[in-house]
Amino acid sequence: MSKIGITCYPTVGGSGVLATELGKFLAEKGHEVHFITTQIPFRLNKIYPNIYFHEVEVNNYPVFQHPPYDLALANKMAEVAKREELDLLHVHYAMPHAVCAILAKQMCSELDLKVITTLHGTDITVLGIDDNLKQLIKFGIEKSDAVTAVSNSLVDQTRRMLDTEKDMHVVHNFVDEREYQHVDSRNLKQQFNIGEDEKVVIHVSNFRKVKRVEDVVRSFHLIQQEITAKLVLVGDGPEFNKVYNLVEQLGIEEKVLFVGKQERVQELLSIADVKLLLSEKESFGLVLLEAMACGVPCIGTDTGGIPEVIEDGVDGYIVEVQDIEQVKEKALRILKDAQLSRSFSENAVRAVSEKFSAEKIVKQYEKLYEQVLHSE
Ligand code: GMT
Repeated sequence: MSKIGITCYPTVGGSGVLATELGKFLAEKGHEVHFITTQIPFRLNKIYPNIYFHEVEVNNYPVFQHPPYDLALANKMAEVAKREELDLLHVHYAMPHAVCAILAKQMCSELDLKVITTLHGTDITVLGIDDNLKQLIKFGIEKSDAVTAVSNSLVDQTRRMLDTEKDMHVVHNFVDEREYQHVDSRNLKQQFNIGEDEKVVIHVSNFRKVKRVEDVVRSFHLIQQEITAKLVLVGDGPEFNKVYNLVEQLGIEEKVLFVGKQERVQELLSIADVKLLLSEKESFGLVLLEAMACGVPCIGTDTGGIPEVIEDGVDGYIVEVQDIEQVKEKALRILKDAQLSRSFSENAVRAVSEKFSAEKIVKQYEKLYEQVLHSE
């Protein structure tokens, strides 16, 4: 059993969710897990034996123009690694976590501390094109003892954007099927004033520009002209007001429910008939897995890792980015054909358990840890 330090962004976001769930599963399997983060990760919502939390405190002294998060993190990583005799640091998100981990490793040269970096997407697709950060991200990746990425697409993109030959392992994201499964939440339909036979289209995101939530609304506008339906929008973020205004402009306020950030998304997913993720960039789309585990057929765009998650025509559909006519057409196929919908739903649940189960994916990480720990 290993002693593992995990660093991630602990607030809401796919990378933080994945890192926390991984830590929980590793602890269940007997590893000792030390979260080294600025806050208790939000999914770490109860006491788990062999999970420890070490808070990174970032003090803002008047001499600093910017609080030095990265240096405080590196210092905390080194301090925890030495005291707890960690075997490895597994950092999620290259920037700045990989670089901090390399610095921490150098600070505790008496240990044979290994560094594993998992790339999640925006660390490469957004920050990787920033010339102020590019060389540092490349350094963090190349100096890591092992690098994983959440999709094949992200590996290709990283190679291209950073011009690196570094070996990168694809370890897809996973979902905890004990948490994400269909639950009987029909009462929610009543509470939200959704008719029993009314169809439910759902979208879950952080409302960032890349998610193209306006396309979701425009597609729904077309869908509801042909079928009685409601759109449930889960989440909040920078594009919220624009999306809200568009809903008003299209005159569909009565049919769109903005439910904000939610903890028990599986209850909302369980009343949904189709899920839309129409992003222009998406290295994986963890929210798709969560929906699929609850038996919801998904429609996603042909971008990044989405086609590695949705099998087109088997458990959902893949459409071109921006093509709202295609979204309408594919969504109506699912919404109007009960047999097709049932078969997509069953295939989605099966795909999750065959390809993206926690059991399967956590083993891949453990295998990688073993390889790294036994390498020179
Ligand atoms: O999608 C976001 O805005 C959040 C971001 C993150 O860093 O948490 O998500 C990224 O990592 C997730 C977990 O691996 C992936 O499922 C998301 O696809 C990825 N987001 C993007 O690539 C835009």
